[in-house]
Amino acid sequence: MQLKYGAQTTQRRDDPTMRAFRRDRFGQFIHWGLYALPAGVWRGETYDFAAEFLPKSANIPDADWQALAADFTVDRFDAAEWARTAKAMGARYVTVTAKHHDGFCLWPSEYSDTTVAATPHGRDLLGEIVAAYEAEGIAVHLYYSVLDWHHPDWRYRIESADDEASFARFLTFAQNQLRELATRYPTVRGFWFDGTWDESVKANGGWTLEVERMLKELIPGVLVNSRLRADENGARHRDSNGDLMGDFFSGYERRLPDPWDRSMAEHDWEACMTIPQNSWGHHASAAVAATRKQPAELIEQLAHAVSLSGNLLLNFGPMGDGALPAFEVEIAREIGDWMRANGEAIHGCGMAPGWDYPGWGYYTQNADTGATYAIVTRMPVSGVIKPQAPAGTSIRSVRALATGEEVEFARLDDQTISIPVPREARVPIVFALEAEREQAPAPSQEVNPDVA
Ligand code: H79
Repeated sequence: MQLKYGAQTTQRRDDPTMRAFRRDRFGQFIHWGLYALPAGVWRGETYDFAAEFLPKSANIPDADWQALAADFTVDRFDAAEWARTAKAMGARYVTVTAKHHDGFCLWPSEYSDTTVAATPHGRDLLGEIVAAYEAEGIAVHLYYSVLDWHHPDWRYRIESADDEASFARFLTFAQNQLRELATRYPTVRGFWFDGTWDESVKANGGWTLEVERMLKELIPGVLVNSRLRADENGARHRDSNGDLMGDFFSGYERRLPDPWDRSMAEHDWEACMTIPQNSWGHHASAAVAATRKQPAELIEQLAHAVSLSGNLLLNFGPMGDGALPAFEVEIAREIGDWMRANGEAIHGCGMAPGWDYPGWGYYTQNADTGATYAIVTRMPVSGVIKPQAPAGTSIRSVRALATGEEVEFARLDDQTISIPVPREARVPIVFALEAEREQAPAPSQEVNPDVA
């Protein structure tokens, strides 16, 4: 089907910006805005739904919500500290909420009356974040919600000529803001769109394409996620022919594809993940805190994404005063410790062709070096893992990535070996496997019968 607003190409991008994004594999998501101040609590009542949805959960009038800007004094905000934390965690890029659904802008937008300009300090917080992360060598992407609960011209659907006129003004407003962002922050590497699922946006596929084109004209090579895009039939992410719109698929939110779904490697993609079960903004509720994932689980999700040639964008919700919550600092430190020892199995890696999903964890491979990694996230009851190399190849050597030490293994057949895994492994242990395409020696007779 010939489409006007569908995918502009069926080729994957393979330019330096896209290759860098693909190599990075691990990004930090930042949700920071007015919602960080009440943190899910309004007039003494705690609302356990996502903190950034509090205006909806507690039915708060917009004027009361926007008045929070007076309290957004950010006394403990230090963008350099955030950037150092992200860097030490092993994140290679950051995606930061320039504007979330509530309409509040982290930059002094000339098109909006609810921005950092309405705070006591009037600082360009977004500009400080961009500069601080880039100073650490971390690429910056800007999150922008098209859905806007504050703007009077926002419509969920178009039901009248008035709606049509309002929404046309709204789209001009959003496009002006996006031009403003790309002009003020021309060093950013990507735009991450959200809030595009309503009928009103789906009826304006042409606008989504126009915005993508405008941003790429203003910032050559800039990345745009699939969530922005709709075609003329209202198909989102993928057009009516099934072709991916935008540069990478961004539909996996707080979930991951099936680990055996190898079709995922056919396009670029990124999943985004919260630490609690469901809140992107900082949440004060103990019930929300009780759902926090452990570092080992988050590392597992990162390995899972990379094993299918995807990226993981792990969310942080700084507090209203600008400080990172202590639990997030601790999680970042623990992931960072693991990444310093094992990041070689993540950065620059993707799916290991021919290595089938093993159940006890994930394989990743660095296409440049050919090195294959076995990331063990679920210890088998037997205490051993049995990596199986692709047909026609056999594993020659095994090294524990964290220590660099050679690991003894038993050969089960041409393709398959057995490796004992130390019981004390608390976080995912990684083995670097060297496989060669040649005839293996006859199977060893020294196989532990307990292991079959
Ligand atoms: O910014 C974070 C969340 O605040 C935001 N996206 C992440 C990155 C978010 N906004 N809304 N939601 C998440 C959940 C919304 C889900 C729904 Fe729908 C929108 C339910 C109905 C409309 C999308 C479209 C899911 C089902 C249909």
